[in-house]
Amino acid sequence: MMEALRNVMGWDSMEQFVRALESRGEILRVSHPVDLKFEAGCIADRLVKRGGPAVIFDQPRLEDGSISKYALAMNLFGTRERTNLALGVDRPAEIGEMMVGLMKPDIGSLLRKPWTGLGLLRQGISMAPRKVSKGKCQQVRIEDPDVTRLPIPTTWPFDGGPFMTLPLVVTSDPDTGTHNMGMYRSQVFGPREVGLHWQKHKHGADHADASDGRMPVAICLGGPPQVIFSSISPLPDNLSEYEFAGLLSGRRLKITKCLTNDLWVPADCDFVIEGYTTPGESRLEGPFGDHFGYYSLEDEYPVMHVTAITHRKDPTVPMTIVGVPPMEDGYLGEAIGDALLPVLRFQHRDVVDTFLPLETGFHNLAIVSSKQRFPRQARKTALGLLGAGQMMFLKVVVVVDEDHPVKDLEALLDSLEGKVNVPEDLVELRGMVADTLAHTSPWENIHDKLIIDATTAAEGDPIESPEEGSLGNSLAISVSAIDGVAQARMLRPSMMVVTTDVEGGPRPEESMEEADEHLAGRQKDKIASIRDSIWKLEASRGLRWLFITDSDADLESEDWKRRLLWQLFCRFDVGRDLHFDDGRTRVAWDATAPIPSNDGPLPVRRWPAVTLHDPELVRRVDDWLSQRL
Ligand SMILES: Cc1cc2nc3c(=O)[nH]c(=O)nc-3n(C[C@H](O)[C@H](O)[C@H](O)COP(=O)(O)O)c2cc1C
Ligand SMILES: [Mn+2]
Repeated sequence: MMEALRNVMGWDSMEQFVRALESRGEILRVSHPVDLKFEAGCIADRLVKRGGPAVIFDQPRLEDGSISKYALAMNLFGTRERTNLALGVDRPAEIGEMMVGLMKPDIGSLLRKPWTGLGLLRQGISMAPRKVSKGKCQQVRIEDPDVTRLPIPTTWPFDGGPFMTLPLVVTSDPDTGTHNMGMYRSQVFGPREVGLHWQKHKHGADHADASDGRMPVAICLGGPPQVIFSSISPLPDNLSEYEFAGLLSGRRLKITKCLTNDLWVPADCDFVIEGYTTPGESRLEGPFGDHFGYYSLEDEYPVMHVTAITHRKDPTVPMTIVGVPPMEDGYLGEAIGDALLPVLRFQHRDVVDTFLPLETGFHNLAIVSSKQRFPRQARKTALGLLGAGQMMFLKVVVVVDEDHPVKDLEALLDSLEGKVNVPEDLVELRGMVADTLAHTSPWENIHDKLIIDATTAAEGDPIESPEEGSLGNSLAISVSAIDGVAQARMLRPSMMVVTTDVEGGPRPEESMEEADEHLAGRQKDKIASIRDSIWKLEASRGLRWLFITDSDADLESEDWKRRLLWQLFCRFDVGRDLHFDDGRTRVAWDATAPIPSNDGPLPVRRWPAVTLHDPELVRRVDDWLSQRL
């Protein structure tokens, strides 16, 4: 345990982290004016897609054409190396190992060698935040607070306006005073009005539900990177974000009291926007191009009224862009998943490893390796995880053997091919909790889940391994000739993917708002006809897996597997889109974007557009970047 304790020293400020990046050549500084509307976000997106540096816009241009007084930083955490640097680790798992060390003090060795407990003690103390009377975040108080003067980008064409995309939203429990700091995107409605997108399941929403009067809120921007990580992390229940930030820093987090309400906020943040919400007041929030590569649907969310804005002397405002992966939040999420894995393993003893691929927006797929000492243990592992904190949002969980490399997507296909019996190893769970962002789910916050058992059966389990597949490319060639099939490709000897064009179906660049039963019926017929034509082929007897998706995935393109992974999980609903053949030995997975419809037990709600930049802007940004980098 003692070895697990690290001598960490977190960053003092965002500025210090930025200087470190700059000295490593990891900052692109842009000193000419850049539009906050679309341009800044597009540059950040193109940078993250090419594994490029972070960017600082010294002259962010507001919508009225004037230049914001404050610099904007984007893509700060856009590679694995930068997230590790921000966390001060070589491997994020070091963090969780340290936490587990704190969770199980080794009393025996403490008694024998008391001095070895010093490190542990120091880390334990470092968890409680420390109140200070003067915070750097309050060096300057803006006379006439106006959030529209801050460098807040609008990232996508259909976004409802500018959004703060890395906000640290502080609230406190009205009964206990316990503080929470969660990252909930915040929409700029006006100079002193901000929309707060805390989803139902989150702590901010919990505080709002419990409060029956004005509720104080503070939105902090910037600050030491460990504070940002802390606000995103799905922490064990008894650990607060302030304590976790202290743990990440190796010293107590300094907090200071707001000027116009009683909240305490991290003292070293770059900006603090203070205000309150009133019970019952809400406003339509969104649309917003979101993590899953789709716009999240508009809905009513609380409005924060701004009472003060303070900032550091030379503040940097960090923001991000989310959209079709890979994006910066993917690297943040991966690091957090790795960091908290040891804690998860400590609490769920049969979990060996987990991986939530960023290509699927995290909540749509988890690959979990599990112990399997007794029959069906891996399924029990999956059920346990689905009840653990934010894992409740997962749509598909694939459980694999203990020695399976969870991050290797080829290995995933191998296990689906070699270890999954249809239908026995597909376990569907009806009517479970869904992420609010899950646009595929038939109802807001509710969907079916799928556990795929891709493990080797334990001794004593009567299930037999599936027959070895033997289908070759000739099947793909005959399938390509089927009416309606655009492309067909074998993924494994029993696994094929085909693409198709759905007539009148949602096009990536626009949303489909209204149900159209006629077109939806035609889509169902078309998919069924493709599926059945394939299943009718004599040669397809052993085709256990058939994936069908739209032809905007080009199966001949260089990056087709990553693209496919995104489409297969972000256009698919378990309850609606899994179909078995009559003998129930083959399954078809329909991941074509569905046409809205209320026909049938599982409706398709409005279908959002994919996050896409104006192609002309992308061209301009790419040209410019290739000259600058
Ligand atoms: C860039 C980014 C934006 C996010 N936006 C939201 C959001 O708008 N609403 C939300 O509920 N969660 C959002 N999240 C996820 C939460 O920050 C995360 O679930 C966090 O653990 C919530 O904290 P809590 O458990 O204290 O509520 C976002 C995460 C990231 C990385
Ligand atoms: Mn919390």
